[in-house]
Amino acid sequence: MSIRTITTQAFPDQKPGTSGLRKKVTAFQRAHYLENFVQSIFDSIAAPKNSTLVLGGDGRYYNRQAIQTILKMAAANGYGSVLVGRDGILSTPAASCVIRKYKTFGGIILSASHNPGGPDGDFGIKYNSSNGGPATETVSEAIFARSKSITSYHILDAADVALDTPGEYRMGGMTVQVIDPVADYAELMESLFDFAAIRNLLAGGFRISFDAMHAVNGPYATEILGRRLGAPASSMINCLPLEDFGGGHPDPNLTYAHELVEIMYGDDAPDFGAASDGDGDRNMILGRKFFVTPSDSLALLAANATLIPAYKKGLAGVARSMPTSAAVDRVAKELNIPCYETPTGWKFFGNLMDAGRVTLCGEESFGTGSDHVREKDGLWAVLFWLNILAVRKQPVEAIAREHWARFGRNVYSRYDYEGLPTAAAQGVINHLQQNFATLTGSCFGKYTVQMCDDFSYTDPVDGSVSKNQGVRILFTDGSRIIFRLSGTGTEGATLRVYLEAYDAAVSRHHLDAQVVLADLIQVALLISELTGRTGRLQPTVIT
Ligand code: VG1
Ligand code: CO
Repeated sequence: MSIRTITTQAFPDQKPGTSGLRKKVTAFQRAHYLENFVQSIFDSIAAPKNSTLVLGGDGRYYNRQAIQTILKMAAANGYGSVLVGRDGILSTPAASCVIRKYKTFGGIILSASHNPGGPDGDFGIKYNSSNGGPATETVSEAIFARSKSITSYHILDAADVALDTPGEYRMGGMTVQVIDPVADYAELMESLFDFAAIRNLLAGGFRISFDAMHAVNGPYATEILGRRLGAPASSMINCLPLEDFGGGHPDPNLTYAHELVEIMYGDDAPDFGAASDGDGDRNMILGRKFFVTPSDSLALLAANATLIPAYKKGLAGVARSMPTSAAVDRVAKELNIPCYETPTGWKFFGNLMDAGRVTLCGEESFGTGSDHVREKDGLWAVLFWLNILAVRKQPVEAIAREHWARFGRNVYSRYDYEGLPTAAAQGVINHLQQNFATLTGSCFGKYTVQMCDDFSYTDPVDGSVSKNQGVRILFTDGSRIIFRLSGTGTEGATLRVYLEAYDAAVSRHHLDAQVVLADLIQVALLISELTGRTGRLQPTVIT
């Protein structure tokens, strides 16, 4: 077996986005494309010889081929061993768990998360550091810089390793340890939550429905919800992972998780419904005929955290991404703990958690997590909810309404305009930026603009600055409109418009968010000139 050094040419477009490098499968299938990026990771992180790496992915199309290539490259680059999930599978939170548990140098996760899969779908790759979290902006920039100047990569001439049976295998001088992808993660979950209480809840007639969306969490849910907690098989749908997610969009929201939504809004609906995404890090929570917004879910978890064994001593602090509603801020204020506002993307939470400043974090985009790993964690959020429900013995809707009565309601919605021409989408952002001065102080019906800016974040731990993280239009009554371009899409541009209004009055808490936000939406369209500039009359997805 010999190490080959292959001459290559740099690709100009390997800049990691919000969560790693995401492209069409066909882009990754081009000669040297994957290899260039992997070598750029290895060159940038400069791991000491014989380091250990974790490797796994969400099982989407091209996962298997990519895993074999990366193993051979790791062997050629002097790694001592690679821990790889059986069949190349690891959910994103499980990969984070394994990196931390075995104290490895880092890990490579293959996923395009909620993006569709299959030969015509998307593929993705990202690097996580030794804390188990996504590479920081600084590391991501170093990888991108390297990818622009790379001229060769190293790969071992070796046969593929069979990944279907756990055990130790040799590849040149490197050990490939094929591990059960679920075991370590399941053990961690069992250490955080009161499994006995959840088991009792499920045995007592409380009915759930969990939708794995034909994605990576299927086996995790089968083991944890099914085998360890006793949920009947009929309560788990789409738990067989498929390379193309059954042709669906593995994004747990009211549009794409329609099968679950129909169950939860149908006759004789179960008490609790949940779904997770392609790589298992997102979650959607539903009660019977009731949707919990991700921003509210984060606030509710924070407010009820002391009911959970792992958090019974309280939270060090909380953090949310800037577009996420301020519902959790209100809880933090009452708990008298710090609340941090970070740019979009989980990579910004890592430093805060490592420094012990925050325990819970969340994003409006169906992501919630804690310092048990350094990724958002879909099943963890489901278990957190089930544990709360086991203790409080109230319906999901009642718990949410009680929360609103106590803290007020941050009414929230996000409008996504997908697949726009990049210039038109950027034009909307530029137009808003040019109008900050005129907008400030302007009145639109009952809304008066207090200030506008382009969100900038200074990491309180390492002092790094991240600019241009989204246009904020803040109103005097606490309402907000945020405009941001997505950093995870692979086709054209996706413009996200985030809308938030605060309402303390219980008498209005029954109103539909779209009704409450109707005026604010009109303001957003007016000031952004979105319709004229993009030609879109309606958003692609409303969450
Ligand atoms: C989206 C979400 C963001 C999330 C990111 C990765 O990014 O808005 O909150 O962290 O996806 O989630 P963007 O740039 O498209 O808005 V996942 O589940 O793809 O790892
Ligand atoms: Co995801």
